[in-house]
Amino acid sequence: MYGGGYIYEDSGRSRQQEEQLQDDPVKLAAFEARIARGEKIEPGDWMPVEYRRQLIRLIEQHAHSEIIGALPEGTWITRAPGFKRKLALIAKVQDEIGHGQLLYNAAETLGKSREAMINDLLSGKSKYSNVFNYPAETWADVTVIGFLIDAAAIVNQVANAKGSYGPYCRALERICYEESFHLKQGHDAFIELATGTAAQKAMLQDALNRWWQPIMHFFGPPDKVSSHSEKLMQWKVKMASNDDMRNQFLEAYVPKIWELGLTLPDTLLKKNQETGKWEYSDPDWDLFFEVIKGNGPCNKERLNVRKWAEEHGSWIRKALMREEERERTALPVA
Ligand code: BYC
Repeated sequence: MYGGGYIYEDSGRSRQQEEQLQDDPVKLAAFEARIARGEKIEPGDWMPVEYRRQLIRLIEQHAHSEIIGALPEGTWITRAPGFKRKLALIAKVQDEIGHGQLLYNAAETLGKSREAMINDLLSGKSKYSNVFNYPAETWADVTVIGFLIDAAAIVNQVANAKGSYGPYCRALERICYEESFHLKQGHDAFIELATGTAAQKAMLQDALNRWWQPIMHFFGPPDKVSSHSEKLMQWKVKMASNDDMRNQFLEAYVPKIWELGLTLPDTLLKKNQETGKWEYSDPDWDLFFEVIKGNGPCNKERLNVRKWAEEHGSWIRKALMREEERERTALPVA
């Protein structure tokens, strides 16, 4: 989609990166003025080393989240209730992998190769979203993922699609179109369970209770401890702070959950009518940091599946890379 104009090996710095090691203050001022004017930064443009580094980190984590995020739902394709739900889930899982591709392409334009990104995912060096380290125990879990996790992702992506780095913004725009269909299918399945039999509603309530805290974590730590927000917001990579995005999500979705007669496992959750902000119990942030460090309930399982896929797919990657082994079949002459 974007071409790989800036693919360098991890082992050595490119000439361009060397040149940028000492960020030139004049260039930095011009760069920041462009961002302030709302211009997009494109791969060939001058950018500070730190802007490049932060974007690689964030886009790469986002790409990993898409491909790891396909796993909890993927295991439900064969068990989804009925043909239509199966079809929708197959399409959704396929879309998530496609989003991963778009995002890896966008990160590659900044100079990190796809192989290096995958290696960092598999070695645990690079993170992915906390929410995908929890099990999808029942069909209601898949429903909560499809409705609320996709909703949370859309809040984040719609905002950041208006950011400063062209390839990331264009990828996010396309992802948001597809995610809005995911959200509709998730919402439809959610309503079906919420308005179904007592057993269906109880199953949904149970899933909601288990997923609520990870969803609150999804937007990242509170602003006062978020290490990257200040710089990323200054450079318009993040277009709203973690707390603001969490608040936007609560504003849009809590009423929808409550109007279906469901509850949320937080007795302090309410909208403060004076400030217009939502108030809630602080989720367990120690748990969050443990999960993103690799110690959540499913971290090992998720990475093992990816390692298996990497190992078992290596033959086809090798075959595609070796010119002499590419098979060419001439088209029949009409
Ligand atoms: N999970 O300074 P902070 C999807 C880390 S997939 C894990 O606030 P930042 C879907 C953070 O990396 C869509 N780690 O960070 C797919 C940092 O650690 P490092 C997923 C997290 O970057 C399939 C540290 O905590 N969306 O929708 O300014 C099926 C300090 O945090 C998380 C994205 O990936 C987390 N939740 O802001 C269904 C969006 N939060 O790197 C659905 C792209 C924080 O210093 N990412 N950390 O070691 C972002 O927008 C930002 O990275 C975040 C965090 C808002 C998440």
